[in-house]
Amino acid sequence: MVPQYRITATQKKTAAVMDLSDYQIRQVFFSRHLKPICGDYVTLTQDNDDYRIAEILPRNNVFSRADGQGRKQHLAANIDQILIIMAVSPEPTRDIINRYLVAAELNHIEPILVFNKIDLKSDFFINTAHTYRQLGYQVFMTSTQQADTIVELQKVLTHKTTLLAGQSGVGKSSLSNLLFPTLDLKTGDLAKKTGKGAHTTSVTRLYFDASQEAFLIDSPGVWEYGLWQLSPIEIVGGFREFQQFLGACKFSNCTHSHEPNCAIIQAVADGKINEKRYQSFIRICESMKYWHHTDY
Ligand SMILES: Nc1nc2c(ncn2[C@@H]2O[C@H](COP(=O)(O)OP(=O)(O)O)[C@@H](O)[C@H]2O)c(=O)[nH]1
Ligand SMILES: [Mg+2]
Ligand SMILES: [Zn+2]
Repeated sequence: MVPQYRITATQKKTAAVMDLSDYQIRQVFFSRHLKPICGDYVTLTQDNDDYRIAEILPRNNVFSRADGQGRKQHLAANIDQILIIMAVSPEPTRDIINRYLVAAELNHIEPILVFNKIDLKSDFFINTAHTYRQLGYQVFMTSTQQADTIVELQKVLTHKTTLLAGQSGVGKSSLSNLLFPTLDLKTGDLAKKTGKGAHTTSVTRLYFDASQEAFLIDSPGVWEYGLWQLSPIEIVGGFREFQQFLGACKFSNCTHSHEPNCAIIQAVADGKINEKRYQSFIRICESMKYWHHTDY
């Protein structure tokens, strides 16, 4: 059965649902035990004049992030790929690319790296792009000022559901408006414009572009807290090129930080793992101590 309804946004007791046969949006109710999230496919029942969610169809995957306490929080479902957007300005903070990649890999969602605002400094991301292409990631260099830079990126969005991720101000909304001219995402600092602060930036919303049959999920607060609480054993699973060496460490519970006969540390020494990626892995493991309830 082809699903007919898809959640575009949720509120406390109601959700906005798109009818995929005519792309009309309607507000529907849901009972508390259901926890629908953006991107869910659902069935509806009608009671009196109201529509209500009857069932959430099984999810292919779920993208999660941390809440303020480091707990895993579901954000959006049934995502094919995640566009990880970085910019020349505001420049990426240390480890943020790897943190996003860990989140994507652990959620089993294909990450695509987009380095934006290259009009400001054309060579800014050249080395970084090279590093990540070598690891097998798709990398795009874009500028909203140079229309030709988004042509290839546009092609990978067709017929897919894509989650936009990236710090505030990197150009998520501006890029989306260019990629999907029928959409109208607000650009600039929304929080500043409305004066409503953090609340306005936490709305996850699904958009649809009929001409490209592409779904886009914009979640401005996606990186507010970053990765949820993870152990080194989980984090290492987010580093693609480490996988082939796992299992060869002396200790089965190796954290790959200090242990003797660690296959990861050896691979770094042999030049088989990029030293910078390894250092980043170590810092990400260390950063988990900021969540107070470390229990691994
Ligand atoms: N120079 C330049 N500015 C850009 C580019 N993309 C976005 N901007 C600007 O960066 C600011 C933030 O963009 P916005 O799309 O709102 O970022 P978001 O917070 O990630 O959605 C806006 O002033 C945009 O005009 C780009 O490729 N080059
Ligand atoms: Mg935006
Ligand atoms: Zn090890």
